[in-house]
Amino acid sequence: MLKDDVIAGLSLPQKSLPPKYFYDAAGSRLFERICRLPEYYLTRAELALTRRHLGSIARFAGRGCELLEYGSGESLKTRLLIRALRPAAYLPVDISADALRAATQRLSREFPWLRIAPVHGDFSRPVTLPKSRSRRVVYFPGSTIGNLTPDEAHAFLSMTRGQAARMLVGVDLKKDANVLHAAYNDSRRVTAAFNLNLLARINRELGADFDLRRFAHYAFYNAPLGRIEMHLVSLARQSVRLGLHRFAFDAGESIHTENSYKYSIEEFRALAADAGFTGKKVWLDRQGLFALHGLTAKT
Ligand code: AVJ
Repeated sequence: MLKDDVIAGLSLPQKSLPPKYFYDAAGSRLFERICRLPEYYLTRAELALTRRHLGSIARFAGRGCELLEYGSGESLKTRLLIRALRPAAYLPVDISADALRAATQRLSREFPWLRIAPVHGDFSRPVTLPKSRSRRVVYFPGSTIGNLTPDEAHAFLSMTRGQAARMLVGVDLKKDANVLHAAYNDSRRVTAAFNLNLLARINRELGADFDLRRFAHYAFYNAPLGRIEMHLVSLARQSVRLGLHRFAFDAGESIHTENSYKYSIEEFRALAADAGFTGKKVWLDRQGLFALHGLTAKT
């Protein structure tokens, strides 16, 4: 599927690659470093708001529920939530089998009383879930929803509406474009390495011959569309081989690798309402950088 998606993406007029492929072992490590960067406020802000409002968040979810988490990853916030919430079961869904295994191991050691049912899957498609024994709550933190276009986010929310009557969604807020810019153009160039690792991965796994010195990380805030865009810009006219395929690049031509949408509270509530949810609660960090939305399915 990596191969098909790469060939399809590089054949488009605006070349593009799906951001889910950032997260191989090297990419996941780079992402964990991003989360600790001084400029990357998202992780810290969401962790702070989770600590600050933990009681109220846990009450909203309700004790004894089944917690279904999409894109679980490192799951620091999740551990706070599990401790406060004492769910009947925890169902992490992730595309990385390694990340899923590691998280399951760590959590079962930390919470021996917890039933954990890992689900290997990709949230851009409906996944098959084990039968529920009690009320399910979907947890989708980290502003991962920002990787989806508003149409895709609408489709995702409509899909989860059939899985749970309540949702907790972490969403990065719109803010000063300079703050956004810095978060995706860090001075240590970890984000650049994270972006370029996508090409390194394609070389490693598919035997392509991307010359990483001839591509540059480029990220900017597209204000009219309310999103950060990440690209890899070709620094020269060149062509890249992948098996029997050749892809030609003009100097300055880019591969679009990620969108990261930012929503005001009202914008996200309107999107959720279109997908059949009512925005019941919203929790913020002290600085108002990041929002956690508590949604309930409209009846
Ligand atoms: C994991 C999708 C929320 O969009 O901020 C971080 C990924 N990309 N730096 C984000 C990312 C560049 C991140 N998400």
